[in-house]
Amino acid sequence: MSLAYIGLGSNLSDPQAQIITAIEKLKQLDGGNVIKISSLYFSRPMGPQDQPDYMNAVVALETNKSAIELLEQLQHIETITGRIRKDDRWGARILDLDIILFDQEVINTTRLTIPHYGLKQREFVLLPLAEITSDLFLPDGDSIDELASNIARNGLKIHSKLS
Ligand code: A4P
Ligand code: MG
Repeated sequence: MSLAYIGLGSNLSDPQAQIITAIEKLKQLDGGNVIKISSLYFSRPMGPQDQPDYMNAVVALETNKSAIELLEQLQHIETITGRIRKDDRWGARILDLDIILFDQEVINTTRLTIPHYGLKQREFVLLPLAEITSDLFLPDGDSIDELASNIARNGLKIHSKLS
């Protein structure tokens, strides 16, 4: 089994309901087992500011799939929740599921970048990730706890506990 951390984000169509539904779908994934769920966080939009605030969370998922198979599973969940892929980078979306980490694997292909390329700059990923882990280190040796405690909060706040 591998241990993956999945980042969830939504800022359209009742974001809280989108995240909760997505977590239910993650629990049903073939070959997977959700082992931890962070709180649900309110965050300010990164990128274009003329879009609603986001809800973000991070889930720890044990899986017997490879990283690319997991990406396909996540993209299937995004598709069935009604996400339409657009060209507006960092624009509003119903549901975004990103693989933040996959064991200590480092992957740089056209379809997959792991660890997630924006991880170290995103308070809405680092804080929920630090909440559900302790003493987690990135493949490059950086400590998640340290990154999380040093990043600007940018208005990030806990909205509710999910577990
Ligand atoms: N891809 C590569 N690496 C990964 C990975 N580790 N996990 C590829 C998931 N996918 C990965 O993704 C585009 C392609 O990235 C996929 O086909 C996959 O092969 P996408 O989901 O279609 O596009 P995207 O997510 O819109 O693109 P992008 O630029 O990755 O968006 P981001 O960086 O995820 O940013 N503000 C707040 N507060 N909270 C947010 O969650 N999210 C975004 C989206 C902007 N602002 C935000 C938030
Ligand atoms: Mg994405």
